Amino acid sequence: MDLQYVRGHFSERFNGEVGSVYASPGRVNLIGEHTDYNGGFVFPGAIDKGMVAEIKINGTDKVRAYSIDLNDYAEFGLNEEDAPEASWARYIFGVCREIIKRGGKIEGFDTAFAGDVPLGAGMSSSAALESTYAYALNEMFNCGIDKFELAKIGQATEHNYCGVNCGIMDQFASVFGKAGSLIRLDCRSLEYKYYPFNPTGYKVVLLDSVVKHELASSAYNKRRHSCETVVAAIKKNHPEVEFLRDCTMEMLQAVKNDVTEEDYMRAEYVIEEIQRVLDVCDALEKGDYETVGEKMYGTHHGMSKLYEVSCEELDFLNDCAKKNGVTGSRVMGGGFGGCTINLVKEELYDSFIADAKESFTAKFGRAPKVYDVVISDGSRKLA
Ligand code: GAF
Repeated sequence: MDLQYVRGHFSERFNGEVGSVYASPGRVNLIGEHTDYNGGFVFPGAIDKGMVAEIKINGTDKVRAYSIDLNDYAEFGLNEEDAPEASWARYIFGVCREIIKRGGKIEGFDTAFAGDVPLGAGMSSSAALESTYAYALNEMFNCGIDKFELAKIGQATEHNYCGVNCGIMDQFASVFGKAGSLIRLDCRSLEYKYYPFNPTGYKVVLLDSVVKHELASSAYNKRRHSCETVVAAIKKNHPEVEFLRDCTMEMLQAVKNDVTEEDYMRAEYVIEEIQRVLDVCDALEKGDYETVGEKMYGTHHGMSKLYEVSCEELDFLNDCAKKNGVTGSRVMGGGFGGCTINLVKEELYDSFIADAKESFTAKFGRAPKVYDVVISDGSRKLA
């Protein structure tokens, strides 16, 4: 994302003013999907695509915000309780409100922002936006909020102003990202460890089905609700249990007749998926990419058949990967559309991409988009 591009638009919109510029990335996730809100593990990394915002204090108690990409403008008062109508502006509003709730003293500002995270592709454009403003406002107004809390501010924005009961993965990856490393995050304790990720001889590539991933749709919240229902049932026998993370397959089997078949399948997927993250971390430490890939296919199967968050296009891309001898492939992010993430041997890359484009186009009448993954740094000040 070009700094000068944002500077140019900011200056044009706000009478030649110059502000500070901050950026935060989107993310990929190697494995560990729908495990974050279950207190489990995830394994994301920040990417080289994100949001860039220029911000200047304006001496009022109003925020004047301009979305360059949408050519849309919004204004709101910092003491207003009602969120603005435009969904993009709610993210900025939510971040401001959450900072104020935590005692941060912020003032009005002018801002313009733009991004290059493909929208609706499951790469967390919304977390990138939240993290950009949380990080920037904290620094500009000396709020003294630590990075963990900045990630939680983004998450709370989703919960309280955007209607998505998401976990912490996306905001954490955006704030804590480190070039060349994935982050193994324990979403219960927020303990994390960087894993240098440079799979020699392999490439990581995203294939975007361009099916719109409706994260805000009730389907995501419904999955979370299923998990909580199962935890409540298990809790009757095991009061110590707080999340599915704390549950074994035996505990789940013991409540089979007390929960719906659907909720049972959801929980089964999550318990297996949490274990897969740990298995992949072990395999990576040994350079065993075959196991990494096998687990990725396991995740796809679970997300498709048990958690039911895949779709025809993503299943097709997954089958296409298998057919082309790709080491690992799976739907990435919340699901309901978006991308597959693929771990592919360098010598198979060209033929895989060519076949995916050709066969997908033959079936769905349009080509998938292709993004090579570059693992990059998290939130930062650019200028
Ligand atoms: C979305 C959510 F925002 C994350 O918190 C996570 O649950 C993910 O879906 C699925 O792993 O990106």
